[in-house]
Amino acid sequence: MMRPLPRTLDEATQAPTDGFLADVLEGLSRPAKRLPSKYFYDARGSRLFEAICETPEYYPTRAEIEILGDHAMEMAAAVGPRRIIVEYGSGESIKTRLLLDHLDATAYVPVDVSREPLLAASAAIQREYPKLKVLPLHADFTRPFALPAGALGRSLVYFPGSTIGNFEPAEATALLRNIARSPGCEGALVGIDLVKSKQVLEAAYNDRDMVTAAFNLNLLHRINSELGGEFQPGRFSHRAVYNEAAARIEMYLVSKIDQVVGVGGRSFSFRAREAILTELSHKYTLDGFSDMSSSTGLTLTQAWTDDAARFAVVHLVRRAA
Ligand code: AVJ
Repeated sequence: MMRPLPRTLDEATQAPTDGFLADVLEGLSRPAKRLPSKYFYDARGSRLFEAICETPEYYPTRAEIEILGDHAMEMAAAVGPRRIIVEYGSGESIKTRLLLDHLDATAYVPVDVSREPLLAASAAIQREYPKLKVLPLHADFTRPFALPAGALGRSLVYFPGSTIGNFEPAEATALLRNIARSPGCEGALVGIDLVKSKQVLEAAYNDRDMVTAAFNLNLLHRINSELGGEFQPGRFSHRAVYNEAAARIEMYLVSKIDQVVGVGGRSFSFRAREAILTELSHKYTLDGFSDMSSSTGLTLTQAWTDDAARFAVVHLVRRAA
């Protein structure tokens, strides 16, 4: 049975967290335990992510802002006029404003799984851009969704922050294919983090103030408060390592001791040093990302990088099928 497509904010309201318990139970039942990264972003998790972006080690946000500051005009020219901007995983970003200041947008549709931050960010954007039609959509962009009724016309997907890096190559490909096939969509601007030294990458995910550790551990707090989990977060530690062969950061919560934890009426045992995979963050080369996009019906036509070439914003254009 297919789940009905969310059409409006209200219909979409229940969709994103429906699967939280099921996903947690499933992920903790695997021989190699894992938890999906999309659940990081409750209100506290979203705040912690904003704090990560302020740490000296976490360069991607600053690099992407530099790119938009320097090239938003060229991006607007490449994208074309009168576009509905559909932003995936909106957060509360300054990047959106840099883009909206230059693009000729008829409507702005931020799509996010985290309801409160989505509504707060949308209200702020609406205040700052009173003439823009702001239509927040509380939905999970990894599943097919319909645009709100007020958003008819040619659209551009804006997918910043290298969030696409959180998906395994097969999932990222499927996501790009959904973008290529969605009605009215002419293309996308996607932020991607680029391959670089292990030292710089690992520092970015192991900041000195341990904000990233708090962000990672917040997942356990969230399982406790929303699903009645019985985790003692102090019994887990944060680990982030760069896997060079797979070109990705892997983030884990590592059990400090042998322990058994109850969640949703079930119990899960953890051995000392056993790790739960909580996030993958893929790093790309422009050629690699171009090849992946190409297989989905999108052509990479332009790429902008920061001066240090740490990060890129790429323009993907839908090919005639
Ligand atoms: C928001 C998904 C891009 O993968 O770098 C930051 C999330 N995790 N520090 C990333 C994150 C740990 C971030 N993205």
